[in-house]
Amino acid sequence: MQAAALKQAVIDHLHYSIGHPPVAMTLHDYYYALALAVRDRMQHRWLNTIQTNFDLKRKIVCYLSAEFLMGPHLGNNLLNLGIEQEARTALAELGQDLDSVLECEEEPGLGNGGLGRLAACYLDSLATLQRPAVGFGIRYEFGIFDQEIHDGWQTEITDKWLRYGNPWEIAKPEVACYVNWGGHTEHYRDEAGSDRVRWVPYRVVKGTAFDTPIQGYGVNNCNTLRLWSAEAVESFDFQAFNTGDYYQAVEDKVVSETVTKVLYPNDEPQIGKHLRLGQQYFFVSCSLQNLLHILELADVPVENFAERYAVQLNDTHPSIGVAELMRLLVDERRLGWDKAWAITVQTFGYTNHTLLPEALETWPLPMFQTLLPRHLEIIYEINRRFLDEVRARFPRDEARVARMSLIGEAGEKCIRMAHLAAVGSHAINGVAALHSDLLKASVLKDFYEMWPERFSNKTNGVTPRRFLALANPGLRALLNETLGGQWPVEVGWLHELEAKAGDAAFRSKWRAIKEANKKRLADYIRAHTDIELDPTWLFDIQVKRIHEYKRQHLNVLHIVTLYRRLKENPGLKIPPRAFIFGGKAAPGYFMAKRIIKLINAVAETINADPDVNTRMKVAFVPNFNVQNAQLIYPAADLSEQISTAGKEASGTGNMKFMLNGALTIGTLDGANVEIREEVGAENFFLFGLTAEEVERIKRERYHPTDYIASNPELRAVLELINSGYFSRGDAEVFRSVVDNLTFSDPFLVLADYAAYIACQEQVNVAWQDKEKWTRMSILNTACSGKFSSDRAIREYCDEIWNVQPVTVK
Ligand code: GL7
Repeated sequence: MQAAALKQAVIDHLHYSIGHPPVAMTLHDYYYALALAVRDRMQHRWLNTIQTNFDLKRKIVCYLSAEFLMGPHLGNNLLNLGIEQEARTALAELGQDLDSVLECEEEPGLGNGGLGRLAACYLDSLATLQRPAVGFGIRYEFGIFDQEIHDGWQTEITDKWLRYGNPWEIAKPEVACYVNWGGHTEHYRDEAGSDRVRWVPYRVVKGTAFDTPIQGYGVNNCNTLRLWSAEAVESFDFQAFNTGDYYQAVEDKVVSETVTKVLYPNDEPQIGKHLRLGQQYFFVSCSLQNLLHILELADVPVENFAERYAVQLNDTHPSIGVAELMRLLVDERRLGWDKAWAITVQTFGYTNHTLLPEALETWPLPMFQTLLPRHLEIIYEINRRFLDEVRARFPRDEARVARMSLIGEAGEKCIRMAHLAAVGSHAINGVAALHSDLLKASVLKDFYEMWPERFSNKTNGVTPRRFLALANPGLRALLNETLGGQWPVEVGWLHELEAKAGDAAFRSKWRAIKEANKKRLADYIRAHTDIELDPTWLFDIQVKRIHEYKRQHLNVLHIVTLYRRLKENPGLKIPPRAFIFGGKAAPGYFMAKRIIKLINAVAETINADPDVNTRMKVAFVPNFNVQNAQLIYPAADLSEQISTAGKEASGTGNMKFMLNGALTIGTLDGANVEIREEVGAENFFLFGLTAEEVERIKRERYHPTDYIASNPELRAVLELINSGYFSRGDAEVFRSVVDNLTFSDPFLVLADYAAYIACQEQVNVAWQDKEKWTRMSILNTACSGKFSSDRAIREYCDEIWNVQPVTVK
């Protein structure tokens, strides 16, 4: 019945919405028609959800994030609606294959990596757990670039994801906000004799909303992702037009639209660009204005703002919201400062996602003042009152006052956005236990001493719907058969697999699924790189953004070590391995781009060398994104989580691998610590320095050359890379990488090298016992329940947001 109706809906959309005659019909048309038909099936729930939330006047989560890395929608929506089979049948009757149609979707890559994908997982869990929620962000016209590899180097291609339209969004041109830029402020006295401020902007940009439905799994709740797009208030400056300056007339339109043109492709380090601050302010102002407007519609007094909205700051990117809400309440709604401040602090929560000093956002004061003159005044006033409080609590401690100030005065004056977020939020959290502890001991130490009750940990999580049920249909079927169909929302049930780990027949089914997934990935890799991988080999995978702290080069040092050993000792008994990499480098990150080149150069040499290529191969999967991630995680035997301890705040890829039964080789960093706790030390390959040891070594001055001098194998590996052996005799290409490791090595690659190599030998031993390995693999999935984003979202709802479930009819 459903299938027949769906088929008819697809036919109708092909005819009425797409309008190609049969002769011109493409596979993409079928994708688009099915997407529209599926969206129609969510429409009723979507409107019911909004109406119910409005009628019941319940508190709503507002998740403010500059990034939402949603990934393809179609497969996920079919899964969450429970109509995948029906869609398959409907398409088959139209002579089409669902899997080929799914591949047509251009994924919305509106994020860089973990932080943006976390926001997407949280939206899935919020809807599934029936919590009223809206994700607010930016509708970038160009998302994260597409990566191509040419001669081993990364090249960046503009991501024109909207090229063929976007069937998931509904434009809401009537939901419009006006956002001021630049200009100056005027202080005056109003009719009642109160001091007021008027902001006279230089430019006004208009933001309009584009809404995408976020369907919960197995429930009627369908939440909203609201992305703002910028446009000019007037398409033409008529005055300029009348004087004949056509170019001047169009300029304002171009400048305004630039605001939401492109996502900044930088992962951790901040880019102190005017336009980036503009993007942040733009989407935050639109979102907060929108919340105030809805409150008005509902006839709720503005004083109740914090009872109706819990606004979460996903890192400091939206933290200008603290000053903007104050401006809206004090300047525009004429609330007194104290009242407005109480509302603001009650409203906001702040999640910190990194301790890397180069990633902590600050804005040069002159730039800030040019763009946001009124906000600078507000920040000064917040700071004045805040520092009085600090002085009262810690008398005669001016060093502390300087450290905590919202204004950095060392060197060029700047606004410290993490401080603004911390002062303006009633709750502050890190994203893994270790990270939250380090946060309290380092970057926010003073704030912790001031307000210990504001701090907590919320370990990240990932959605088991997309990253297990959707990505791994083979395992989904086995879990359904073994545990019943509730496991995607009751992940605690996965623990029942522990008993199954002892069952040989079950283990053999488990292995067959893994091998089929590896074959599926090998097919994909062959199609995209011409590299042929054997699915019976150990698949050792590291996929994530390329960054020195994530240490892809440590992985390469292991590969070259093995290569040398095999060349010197052809009879060496080691189990064959496929080393698989994927990830994008920020376009301006010199070292990360060299590391990609190094991986590809080593791959080219090894894959072509008949002395070794029956026992090891290396592949770099181009353009790592959510879509191919869904093929990659289920195919892994070994998950590489080898960051320098203390540097990876949490990691979420580590969780996606674990969920799919990969074993982890990793350091005691981020959520690895908790993964190891859950699965047990005997089922985790641990190596390397602890965060504390890393700090101590750095304090006592680190000499990478000591490690080279005392380890001839390490020296030989570095020399081989430096000699041009992997780069057709060119001894220049990798000099910078080798020199950096030799003379500086900021992430202690060489200090962890020997331990890593030894640990990889343990992996080889374990892999050779197939039954034991399978048992460990099953236990990883069995113990992964903690890392469901449902657990994380329940904690946020209960402990920070105070938001209850709402049943939607
Ligand atoms: C990150 C962290 O680096 C990563 O460890 C974490 O899992 C993620 C989500 O909390 O946030 N912080 C950050 O700035 N980016 C991340 O991925 C880009």
